[in-house]
Amino acid sequence: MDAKTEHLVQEFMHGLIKRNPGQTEFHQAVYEVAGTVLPFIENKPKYKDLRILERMTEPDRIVIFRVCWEDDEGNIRVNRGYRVQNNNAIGPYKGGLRFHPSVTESVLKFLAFEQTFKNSLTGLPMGGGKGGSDFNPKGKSDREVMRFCQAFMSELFRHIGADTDVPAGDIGVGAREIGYMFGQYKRLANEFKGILTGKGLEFGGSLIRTEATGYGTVYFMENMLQHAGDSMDGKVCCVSGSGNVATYAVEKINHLGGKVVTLSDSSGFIYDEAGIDAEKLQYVIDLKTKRRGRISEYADEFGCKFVADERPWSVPCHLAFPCATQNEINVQDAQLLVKNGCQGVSEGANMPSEQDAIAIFQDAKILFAPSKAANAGGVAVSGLEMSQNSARISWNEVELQDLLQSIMKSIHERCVEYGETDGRVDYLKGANVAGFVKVADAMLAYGVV
Ligand code: NDP
Ligand code: 2IT
Repeated sequence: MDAKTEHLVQEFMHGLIKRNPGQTEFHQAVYEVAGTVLPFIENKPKYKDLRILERMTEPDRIVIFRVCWEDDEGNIRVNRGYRVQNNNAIGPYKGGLRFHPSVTESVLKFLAFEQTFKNSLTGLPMGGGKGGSDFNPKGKSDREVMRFCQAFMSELFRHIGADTDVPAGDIGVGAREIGYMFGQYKRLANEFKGILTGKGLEFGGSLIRTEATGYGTVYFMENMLQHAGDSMDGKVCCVSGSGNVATYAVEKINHLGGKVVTLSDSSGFIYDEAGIDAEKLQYVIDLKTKRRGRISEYADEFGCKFVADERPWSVPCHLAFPCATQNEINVQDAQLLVKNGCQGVSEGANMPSEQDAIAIFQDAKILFAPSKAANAGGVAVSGLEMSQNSARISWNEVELQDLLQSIMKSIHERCVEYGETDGRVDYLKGANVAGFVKVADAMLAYGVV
């Protein structure tokens, strides 16, 4: 960042931090955008003077509510539920629900802000939102999860709608939780409408929605490599996480000729030098979605290394796919990755790299795809699920695969259009500016609102 940009960003952040004290994740996400969007709008009065970025960083509204439910022992439990409706300039609010003890207003504001840019990049008509709860599904019985989901939807239902706000899954919210929440919505509203995405195929879900985020993250990497005259073939890859995004990233890397040697969860990581093939991957999917076990069990099953309480970034690799959570790559991790010869990072998780870690990737001139571009495949197929629900039809797998691939390709092209200087692509700048322009132009059309 040059001195002039630094000054612009500091001035902008000063006001934002004052208005949102202590919300460090939200500050971080805005900082990442401000560093590229502020210089872009500096000589464009239509955006600058009309305070478009200031308006985009103030959510349209935030709903916070009590979620009260009963556990299997008859104890009354109280959690907090949220929905952050950030911006609906280009379509209904759209974005996932996260159930994790680390959920706070700050975390959901960062995610809803990011989602606004990401959804814009998909080219589909979706605004940005995010929600969730500090509820921890880990160790809960199916019935407890069901009762929590029903209680959560009993309040959320009055704030969402097929043309208003369409939530989906995220950390801790998968097919099981979406089923319970959709069932409760249907009961309360007496309507069968596409008010959630990621639904089961029997009740309005779309083919390949489950796979879309992981696949899309790998397609984005493939696009970056091709643009640089390279390919996925033979690349050794480190993937973190072992949930929805991570597992389908592994599947696509395998399809494209790469080899994945790590997976992780919040207890540590496994290192399988031989590679995680289709059979081992099926074991992980069953472990995580059916038995809800720990990744260390993989090491026992296949006789490989498990490293407790650490992240996988010390393992030498050509490509890294962080697919667990925010801030899972710090400066030391980034330095290690670069030192060990990593050539590219594609962010499957939302904001997995700390600010200074991104700077290390950029200084080392390795390929770096920010989450709002790299993981947009999930919400893109959610958008396609909404279209199918509105038209009351279902597209087949081939059509949807083609659409996902072409959407990821066009996001890559838009990043190149806005991020390329002197033959080098700054994907962070490209994604931020391209995502900004569409939302900003819609907001300008509405006047001062
Ligand atoms: P899942 O709940 O399916 O899996 C999350 C994985 O990340 C688990 O392996 C989990 O381990 C690990 N994890 C979560 N929190 C932490 C933590 N604090 N420290 C270490 N590991 C952690 O979620 P998803 O795969 O859906 O989401 C992963 C990431 O991808 C998130 O950042 C999400 O926002 C993002 N994303 C998801 C999309 C989707 O369609 N699902 C779309 C776009 C982005 P453990 O089980 O031990 O907690
Ligand atoms: O972060 C994300 O893009 C998601 N969790 C998916 C959102 C969606 O509406 O499918």
